[in-house]
Amino acid sequence: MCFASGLGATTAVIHLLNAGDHMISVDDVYGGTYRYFSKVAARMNVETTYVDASEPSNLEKAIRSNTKLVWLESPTNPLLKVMDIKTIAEIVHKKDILLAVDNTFLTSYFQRPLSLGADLVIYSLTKYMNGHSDVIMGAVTTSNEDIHTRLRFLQNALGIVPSPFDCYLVNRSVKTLHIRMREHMKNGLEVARYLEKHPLVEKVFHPGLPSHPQHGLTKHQCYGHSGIFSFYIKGGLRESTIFLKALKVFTLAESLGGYESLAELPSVMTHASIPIEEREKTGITDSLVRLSVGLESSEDLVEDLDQALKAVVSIDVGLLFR
Ligand code: P1T
Repeated sequence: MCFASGLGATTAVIHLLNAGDHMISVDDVYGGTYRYFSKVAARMNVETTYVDASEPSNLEKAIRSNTKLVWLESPTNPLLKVMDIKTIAEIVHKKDILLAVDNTFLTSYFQRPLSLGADLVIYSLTKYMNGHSDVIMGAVTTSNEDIHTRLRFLQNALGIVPSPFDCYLVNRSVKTLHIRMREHMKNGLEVARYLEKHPLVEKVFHPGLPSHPQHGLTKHQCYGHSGIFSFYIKGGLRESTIFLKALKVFTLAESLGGYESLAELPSVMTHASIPIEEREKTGITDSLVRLSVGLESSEDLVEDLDQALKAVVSIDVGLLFR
């Protein structure tokens, strides 16, 4: 079922719940999803507990008698934590709890949460599925007839439907999804490998790199990775700002998954609606830069990052030795 936006799809799923129900969400989610859970669903008396579900026992401990939904992103936005979807599905299905997985980062080309036991899969089609940065749209897939009927009702009753023209554009785009995703993966990995070796880069979060804590799980659970990942630049807001301003091929912007490369600072952009105490707990600091690697030549992209990192060094040479 398609919706007016990714957040529209999220809205419909949360409307499956009743006032007084409890849900558990992974602690690292898109800022707009967090805002919806904490500022809208909470007012409707649907309480959310946030846990680091990359360790499934954390999630199991948070289950209450009124828990009705578990919400995962895998990999998460923006820290790319990977969840063991199959193990979590087994845990929640021992109780009467639904498992929803936001699969925006990988798309159905690289990950199939329904086959791993999820009840609902959420997409911001705005991102890779459409891939041309000219549509805002969302989708929910399910293999459960009862959920399907209830969501169809909500889609109509809430009025969060997409426009026919946007549906036309997404239908056009999915025809090239497999080619785009393979290219995003190739470019993303090349850029990530370059950054991992750079002395001004503290740490790279990319599930396709052996340095990622859930690299093994990723290889087992997914068929590949897209062009989205993040990294810590050495220094703080000053250094990340100089870096982002110096970029020429990457555009400084929110969103992701389009043909063009984007860079952003989650702490002041996509995840600014998360309170600073929560962001500090998960690691969304002012040094965390998120990249959406597009379909340009990877040499141009690496060259661009290289010159932007040089701009940071030319201002603070001492950073290289920290
Ligand atoms: O933008 P919209 O179509 O409403 O989708 C919301 C959404 C849902 N799920 C995930 C994982 C997302 O990343 C998003 C939107 N994210 C951005 C705009 C962003 O820059 O992270």
